[in-house]
Amino acid sequence: MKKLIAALAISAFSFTAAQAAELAEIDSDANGMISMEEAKAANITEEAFSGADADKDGSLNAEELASISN
Ligand SMILES: [Ca+2]
Ligand SMILES: [Ca+2]
Repeated sequence: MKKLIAALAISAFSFTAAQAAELAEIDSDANGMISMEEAKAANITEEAFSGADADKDGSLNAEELASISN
């Protein structure tokens, strides 16, 4: 059981690290969120942006960004 938890923790960490790397690439003002302008600069369409913005706050966090790229 401990092994399974450790494996899950490692894969969860890798996923998060990959998301963070991608977000940092697009996040030109480095505020930790992707604005519509930053998304457009990264060739993310307005439709894709709106569709991914699950909490409708007008910006994408790492999790929302990942829902586009996957
Ligand atoms: Ca930003
Ligand atoms: Ca959002």
